[in-house]
Amino acid sequence: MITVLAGGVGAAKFLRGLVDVVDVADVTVIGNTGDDEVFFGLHVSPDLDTVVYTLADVVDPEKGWGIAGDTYAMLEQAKAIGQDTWFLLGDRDIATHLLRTRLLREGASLSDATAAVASAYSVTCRLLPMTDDRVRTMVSTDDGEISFQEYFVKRRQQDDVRDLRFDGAEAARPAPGVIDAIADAEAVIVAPSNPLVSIGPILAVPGVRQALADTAAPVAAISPIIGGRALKGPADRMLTSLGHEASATGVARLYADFLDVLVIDQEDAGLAGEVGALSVRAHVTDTIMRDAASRRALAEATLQAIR
Ligand code: FO1
Repeated sequence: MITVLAGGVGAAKFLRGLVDVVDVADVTVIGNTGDDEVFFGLHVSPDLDTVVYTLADVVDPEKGWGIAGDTYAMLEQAKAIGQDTWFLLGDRDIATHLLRTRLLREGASLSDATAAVASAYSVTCRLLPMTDDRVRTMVSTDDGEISFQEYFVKRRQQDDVRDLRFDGAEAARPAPGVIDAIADAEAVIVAPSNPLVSIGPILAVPGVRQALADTAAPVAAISPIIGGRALKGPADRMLTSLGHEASATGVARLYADFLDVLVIDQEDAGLAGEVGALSVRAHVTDTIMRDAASRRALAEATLQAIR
C-alpha cells in the first residue's frame, strides 16, 4: 500500500500520475478537510472532491477543481434572490454536495460519505478524510480571523497571513484507517501541496505526525516550492509571512521530524546540500506537472527515490 497525504489541485495531479504507474487499489489517500465549508446548507469538501474529480477524469482542466463543462444556473438564481455567491458551486458539482450532505444528515460519518462519493465516481483508491470530526482552518489577517475559504476565495489570497489555527484539531481523532494507513504502508508520500494549509491540518490531527515519525515505511514529500515560488496559490507568500523560508529547504525544515526524502526540482539542485544537512535526502528531478507524461514521470521519480 502506498499512502499519500493530499491537499487539493497539486495533490490531485500527482495522484493522477501515480495511479498510472501503480495499481490504484494499492493507493490510500488521506485528504485535508480543514477547508471544508457549509454553503447553502451543503457540506462542501473541496480537497476531497478535487481528488475524486481528477481521478475520475471529470475535473475542469483549466481551474483544476470543479467539474468540466459545469453550469451555474443555481448560483445565478441564488444571486437573483439576494444570496451570497462568492463561492462558485456548479450545478453538477452540487449533486456531489447533495449526496454527501444527505448521508451526513442520515448519520453517516464523513469517512462513509467520502467513500460513497468516491464510489459514485468509480474512483477505486481508498480515500480517507483526515478526521471525521470538525476541523476548520482559520486564517489571521490584519482585518481579524477569517475562515480559509473567505481568505482563499472571497478575498483572493490578498491578505498577509499573520497566523493559522486549525479549529477543533486538538480534540479531533484521526478517521478510521488513517493511522494504520501510515503505519502499514510500503511507502508514504506527502503530495506537492501547501505545507501550511493543505498538509498542516492533516499533521495537526493528534497522532498523525507521530505515526509518520514512527512508521517503518520510507516517507517522501515533493516540494511545492520551486525556485522560491509556488507554481499555484499563496504558499510562497504564506511561508514568508509566517517566518518560514519560501524554498525547498523551508519545506524540508517543516517536515524534517518525519521525512526521509524530499523530491526537489532541478532548478533547486543547488539546495540539495542544505536539505541533506537536515538529515533529509534530496532527490532532484523535473517536478513541474504540465501534462499526463510529466505527472507520470514525477510519480515514477518519487517511487524510485524511496525504493
Ligand atoms: N476556488 C476558487 O478559487 N474559487 C471558487 O469559487 C471555488 C469554488 C469551489 C467549489 C467547489 C470545490 O470543490 C472547490 C472550489 N474551489 C474554488 C477550490 C477550493 O477553494 C480550493 O482549491 C481549496 O480549498 C484549496 O485547496
